[in-house]
Amino acid sequence: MRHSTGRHRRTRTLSIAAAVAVAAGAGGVYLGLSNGGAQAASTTVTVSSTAQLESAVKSATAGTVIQVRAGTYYPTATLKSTANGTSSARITLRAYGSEKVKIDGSKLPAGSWLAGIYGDYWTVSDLTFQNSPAQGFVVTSSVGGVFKNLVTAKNGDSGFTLRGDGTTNNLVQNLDSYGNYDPAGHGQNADGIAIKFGSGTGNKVTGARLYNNSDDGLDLWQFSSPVTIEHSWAFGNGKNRWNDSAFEGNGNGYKLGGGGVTVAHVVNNNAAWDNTLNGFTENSNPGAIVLNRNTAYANAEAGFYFATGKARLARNLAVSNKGGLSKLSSATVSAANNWDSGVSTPSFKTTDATTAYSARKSDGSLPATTFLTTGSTTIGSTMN
Ligand SMILES: [Ca+2]
Ligand SMILES: [Ca+2]
Repeated sequence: MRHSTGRHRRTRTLSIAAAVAVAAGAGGVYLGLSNGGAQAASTTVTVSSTAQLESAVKSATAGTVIQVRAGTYYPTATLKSTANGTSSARITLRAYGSEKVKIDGSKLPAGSWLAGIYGDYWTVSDLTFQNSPAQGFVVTSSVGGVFKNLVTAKNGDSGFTLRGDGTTNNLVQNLDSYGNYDPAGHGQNADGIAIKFGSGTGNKVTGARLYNNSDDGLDLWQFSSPVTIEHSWAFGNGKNRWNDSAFEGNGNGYKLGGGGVTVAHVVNNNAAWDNTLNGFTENSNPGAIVLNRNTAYANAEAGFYFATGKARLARNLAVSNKGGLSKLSSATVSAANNWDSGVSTPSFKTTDATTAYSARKSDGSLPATTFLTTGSTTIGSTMN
């Protein structure tokens, strides 16, 4: 019924801009127009209560746009969908305009994820997912997802997760993921972002801040296809911030493998500081991991730990890491990094990290900072 109404309206108003939409009441259903007459009409749903949000996610289909009004929402069951969008009729879940929306898991049953997406071609943007009893936001075997300007904070396991075979061409852009901690595991599992236990090419993380999590900033454990990680910061992970007397968090900035897979991830222009283990580590992945222009500063173990594999490291910068600048195997390729002979170490403009915690720019990109910048055009992260 809804669908046929949308079709009918489209045929009557083909020449009218896509912005035209007909309101069906406050918090109700809007029947809008998609670009181009050949496509199915999109359905825009604006929600302002938890019940409306739960219903809208449950009934989303290709072309559905769910806009969430300002406020804090408390789902009583995991927000879950197996629906697929398409590349031309995506399924979108986002804040309404520039309104501030928090989706809070504190009323979920123990062990529940806050959100679980199993379909393809979703766009989820400008939302906070917090206080889940387990994982915050989990994407399973999805194709073509865009997850932009999200916050995943203070969840009971990893903040943001991509997992499963068939995880292909997903973009995670401008994620803030912090304060995640799994009390059941004494902190040993909760990463800022986990891309684990799966496969599929074309996945990219960019513009992330991954910090103050109980386990690692980013973890690629047993993900057997290359992932691209760029322009991201991981800091303050692995500290016992929860007074857990049996704390088991790890605390690598970037854990780039493990679990017996050999995979050449691509890790460019990132920074790691103040983590309790290594800034960047292969974590037993023997693959030819590529690392260019990353910076590791003041981590408790090595800046770059690639002691068993075939990583290729170039133009990286390591300073003041307590376990050494780098630990490399004889099979690594290391050139033009500041630990290589004849390469000088440029000075940081500042080691005051305050601005790294600042609000993001209006488009969601990282805040401007001179922290850990050097002005060098050849070595280290550009911190943007
Ligand atoms: Ca761990
Ligand atoms: Ca981990």
